[in-house]
Amino acid sequence: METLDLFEPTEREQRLGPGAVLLRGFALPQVPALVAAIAAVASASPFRHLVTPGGFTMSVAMTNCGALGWTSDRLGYQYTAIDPESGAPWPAMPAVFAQLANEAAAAAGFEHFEPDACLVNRYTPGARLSLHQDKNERDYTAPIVSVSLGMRATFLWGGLARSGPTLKVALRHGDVVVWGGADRLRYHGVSPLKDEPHALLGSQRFNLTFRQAG
Ligand code: MD3
Ligand code: FE
Repeated sequence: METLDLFEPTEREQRLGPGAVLLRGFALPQVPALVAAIAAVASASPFRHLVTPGGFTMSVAMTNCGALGWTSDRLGYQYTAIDPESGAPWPAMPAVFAQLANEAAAAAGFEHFEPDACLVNRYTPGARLSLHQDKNERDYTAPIVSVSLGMRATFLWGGLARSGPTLKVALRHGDVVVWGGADRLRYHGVSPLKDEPHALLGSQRFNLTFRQAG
């Protein structure tokens, strides 16, 4: 396809599919501000281990910021305006988050990305995310932007069915991935994290996923 020529891969920019681009180190200049903003979000809406509808407690701890936040309980998954733990609205989206997400989306060819939800995942050694699709958002035309901080993770990237082969992609501190178009509904997950402490963040990994959910 001709348009792909506009996005010829470089060391910093790797195309993973027709709608998915890995921007290596794209978030590095913002790391101090991002880490401070995560701490501020977590002080208002602490990380918690959600329970799935099937009754499993997730090994990844989660919180949110923005107008909407993703939650799970025995009844199902949903986006809510209120943090069910605090009873208050989710913390506002920090400006450094919104700007980074918008710039990363634009760098991948998605203009005007204005996320209303940011799910913040916190991994410690052994934490994992089993293969799933992100399909609780209202429409799938907007991309999802993901920012990785701290320990390295092996990201698993599948197809449009749960079965079938998965590609393994290493995601490192500062990497940003933009997933949209034909790749928006791919199954994906994260392998159990190895304990390889990170110089700044120690034995943890944060992943921010920015979504237009509502
Ligand atoms: C591919 N988070 O929170 S981000 C999630 O590293 C989630 O914590 C992972 O999957 C993490 O839902 C991976 C990468 C990602 C996010 C959304 C996608 C990959 C995607 C949507 C479609 C295809
Ligand atoms: Fe996901």
